[in-house]
Amino acid sequence: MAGNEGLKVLGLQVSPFVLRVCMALNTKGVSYEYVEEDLSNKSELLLKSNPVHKKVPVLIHNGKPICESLVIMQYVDELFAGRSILPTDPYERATARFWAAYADDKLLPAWYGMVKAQSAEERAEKVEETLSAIQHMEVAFAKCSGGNAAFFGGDSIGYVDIVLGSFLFWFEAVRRVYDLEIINASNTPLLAAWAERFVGTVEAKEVVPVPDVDMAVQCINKLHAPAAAISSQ
Ligand SMILES: N[C@@H](CCC(=O)N[C@@H](CS)C(=O)NCC(=O)O)C(=O)O
Ligand SMILES: *[C@@H]1O[C@H](CO)[C@@H](O)[C@H](O)[C@H]1NC(C)=O
Ligand SMILES: *[C@@H]1O[C@H](CO)[C@@H](O)[C@H](O)[C@H]1NC(C)=O
Repeated sequence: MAGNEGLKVLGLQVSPFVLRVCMALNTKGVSYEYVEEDLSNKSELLLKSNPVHKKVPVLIHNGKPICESLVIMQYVDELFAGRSILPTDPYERATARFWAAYADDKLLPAWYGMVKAQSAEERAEKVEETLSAIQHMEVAFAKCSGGNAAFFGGDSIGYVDIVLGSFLFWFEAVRRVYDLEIINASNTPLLAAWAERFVGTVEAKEVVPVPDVDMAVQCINKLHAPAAAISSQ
């Protein structure tokens, strides 16, 4: 495909934000060079490409950097022909952007807050916030998909699918560490079935870097307050 010369992703294997950029590129069927960053020793290229946040992901297209995963996904969608990532209908586009922002602004801080909680009370509060946010997304899925589509995006994965789908390997890590299911068949039956379909898609399955649950578990164990100290309270 024309125009994809010099597509480079600066990333981190364990980052859901990086994963979504790579899955968006997969959706368009374009190939890219993936470069793993060491966040304790950021490369000159990363610092130069994202001087404001100094974070991954960065997409470098023909030498020009684009930052912030949601912005990059929209850039990729506009740049490449092929299946749309965002819906084409303006109202549906707005709705998809709303739910992507909700996932990042509410759902993510809730489960991340749970991981970083310093007391049992704080952890319980964040668990409740997480489960309440995922319920909203369950209802959103029912509405978005008209009750019978396979994905938020319809017959194939789109913007909200990729944004929420990028969290799934972290949800699995949360399940292993805390024995807490953020998505399951009894609490969120639609999302539980959706998640199974999502991880089975080529876009999600054949992605570089490969989402690594063990690595996410290690991250949680590094981040969280000693589990024993909290669970014994
Ligand atoms: N809102 C950003 C979040 C990106 C982000 O938090 N990246 C983390 C890795 S998961 C990072 O690069 N952190 C490096 C740092 O904070 O120094 C996006 O959507 O791209
Ligand atoms: C930091 O990264 C540079 C290359 O970008 C490398 O040469 C150097 O050895 C690294 N330093 C450490 C402490 O890992
Ligand atoms: C499903 O998840 C909810 C919330 O985490 C939990 O209360 C419930 O026990 C889980 N159900 C099953 C069958 O595991």
